[in-house]
Amino acid sequence: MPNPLFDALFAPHLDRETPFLIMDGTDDLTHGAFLREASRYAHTLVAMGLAPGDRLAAQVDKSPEALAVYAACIMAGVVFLPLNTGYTHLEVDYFIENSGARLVLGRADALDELHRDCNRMGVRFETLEADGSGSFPEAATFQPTHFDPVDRDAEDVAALLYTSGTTGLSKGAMLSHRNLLSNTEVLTEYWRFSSDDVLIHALPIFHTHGLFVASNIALLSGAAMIFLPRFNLDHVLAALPRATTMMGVPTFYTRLLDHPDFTKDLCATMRLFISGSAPLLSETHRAFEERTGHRILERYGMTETNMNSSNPYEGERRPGTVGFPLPEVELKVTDPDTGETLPTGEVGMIEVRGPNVFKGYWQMPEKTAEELRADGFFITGDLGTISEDGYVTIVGRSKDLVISGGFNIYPKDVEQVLDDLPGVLESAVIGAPHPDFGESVVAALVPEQGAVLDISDIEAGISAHLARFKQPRHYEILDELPRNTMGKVQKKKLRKTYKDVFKGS
Ligand code: MCA
Ligand code: AMP
Repeated sequence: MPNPLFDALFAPHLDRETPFLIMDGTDDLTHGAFLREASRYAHTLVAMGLAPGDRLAAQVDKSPEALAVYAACIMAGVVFLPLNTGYTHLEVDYFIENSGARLVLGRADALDELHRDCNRMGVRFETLEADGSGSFPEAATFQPTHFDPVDRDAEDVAALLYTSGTTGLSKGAMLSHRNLLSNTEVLTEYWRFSSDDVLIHALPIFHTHGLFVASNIALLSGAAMIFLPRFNLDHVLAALPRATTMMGVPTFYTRLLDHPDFTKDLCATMRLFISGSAPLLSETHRAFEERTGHRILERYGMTETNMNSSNPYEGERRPGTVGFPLPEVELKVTDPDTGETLPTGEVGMIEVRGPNVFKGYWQMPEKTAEELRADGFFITGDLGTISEDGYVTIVGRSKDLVISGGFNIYPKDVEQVLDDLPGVLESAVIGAPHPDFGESVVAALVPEQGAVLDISDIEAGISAHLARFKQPRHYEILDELPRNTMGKVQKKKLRKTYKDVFKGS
């Protein structure tokens, strides 16, 4: 019985007692041990009444057990819905309700709020802690260590990843077995991953980058991962001499460069550093090469499309570009108004088509139709150009989005919360360059007539509603927002005015 992701990522490793998750301080896990754990979890999902196609939402810390939940979902045909651990319970409520999740896995510290919300919504709640304990793994203790995978078609949805938009409405991107597997196969070959590799995994596993790009490639190739709970500079420096590859967001690389212990010698066993999720500055690329002799390989992706383009493994890794469209991926630059393909070298909307492109937004056919053309091209919202020799460069975004340390923040999400605060007439949220996070959030606030705004009240007012990473790091109080003749807020003007607010921070 076929189950494409199981067959490719798990089946070859079922009895392999080779290192898979290298844990600092706790027990390492072999491929076989990891899959036995995932099998017990898959039985537990069935015992808890989950059927193929049901959704499981997980807001849990990174751990081998959390990754095993993902694997268990693939085995049992349950749709995996990972959630940023920074989200507040009010943010999480939306995802649970919108997805119709049958089971929510959370941390015990969420018991009061998230558990209560789940009770109200009639959704089962179980715990999974950072150390692998909790009511869910406990329920799995005596389950069998072998699970016959549920039959799945390549077009069946394997995961639902929520991504916000300029309208401030989060949409669940439906990713099929085919979407995930085709991209993993292409990348594994493109970046030459094999069972000889040891990947430093310091990314969160609730996003495409850490979950699908990193973990799926490691599973397909049989590589091991040094599985760090988060990006901690000392731990990454300690891991480097035992590793061959690393994947990270640009902040990882600027933080490494800021540390005097980060030297060429430390990278002696490394063959590849990969960057993505946000623009890598050319100066970072050059400084990295100067320090280590390695040219960071930059690639470009999206939640809806997985990876679209990559600099080459062999050949020129060109700073400031995201390389060539991946095999099987078509990428074109179009006129944003007409959709017509533009001549080579002109800047326009990047559109992408291929087996990597998602199936659409969960129960939102109109939103899907706005961004996914009938001919299969997805309108990315990224503005870019393709050079004569085929390199893709992203020059900006038509979507209103801030990317801070690789996390996406949609200004509309933040503005909606700020606008609801007492004394706030209106707000405009923008991104400004930030030396550590690449970009960080700035809010311009206009008070209601006669109101005096106190920033600490504003900060307190938003904290229950917005994950910490979305909260503005700088506020400006203005008499009015700059607008054009059509009455539209001129964010470009605000970005220019406040471009230096984080300089030196
Ligand atoms: C943490 N904080 C942040 C961020 N991360 N604030 C803004 N932006 C962030 N990215 C908050 C913390 O809550 C804390 O708040 C304060 O900032 C300082 O935290 P710090 O210790 O400096 O942060 P950290 O824990 O070291 O995390 C920074 C990080 C992390 C390592 C850059 O954010 C990270 O791992 N980012 C990777 C994101 C990622 O995987 N993106 C891929 C998306 P306070 O001090 O007030 O409590 S997938 C994607 O984009 C596509 C598909 C693609 O192409 O890959
Ligand atoms: P998300 O869909 O939330 O994962 O974010 C995807 C967005 O991240 C893309 O649409 C781009 O705007 C941005 N992105 C990803 N990789 C890169 C990159 N290498 N350079 C510039 N932007 C990137």
